[in-house]
Amino acid sequence: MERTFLMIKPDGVGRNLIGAIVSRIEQKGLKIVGAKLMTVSEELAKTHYGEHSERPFFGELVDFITSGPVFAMVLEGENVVEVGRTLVGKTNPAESAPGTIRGDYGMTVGKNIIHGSDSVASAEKEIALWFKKEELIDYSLVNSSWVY
Ligand code: 3AN
Repeated sequence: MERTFLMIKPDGVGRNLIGAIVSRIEQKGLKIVGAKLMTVSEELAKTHYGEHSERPFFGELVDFITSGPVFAMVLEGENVVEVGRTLVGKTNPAESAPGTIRGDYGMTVGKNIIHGSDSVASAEKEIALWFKKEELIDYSLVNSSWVY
């Protein structure tokens, strides 16, 4: 089954949105196989956002993601990378549709509430970067036969 990485950023955690966001994930039918509240080191932030290292906002991005705790999650489900991106919404919350997490809770691209892996390849890389194997749990959801 496909897996993806989602992370509620310091603005989402600081605004008490963990419960609201996790609730959407659960209601959609996605399975949480790993989750933790954690602080982010500068090294982890720079590795995670490595592809943006030449962008003018890179320093701001690293400062922001290390400024407070984040809530990191690994989700499992059919086509979950795409489903996760749909739940998250577009990069700029101003252009994100209502009903998406960024569309409902965010105002600016610099503080856009949540990260979601953008491809199966990035998901694999990000899961390995953020979680140890033993932090991911294999179990069955009681109602999974009603989801698929
Ligand atoms: P996404 O998170 O939607 O995949 P990316 O990968 O293009 O978007 O950008 C990574 C993060 O960089 C975004 N989530 C956002 O926090 C930040 N970012 C992107 N573009 C800008 C920008 N023009 N100014 C400030 N921050 C930006």
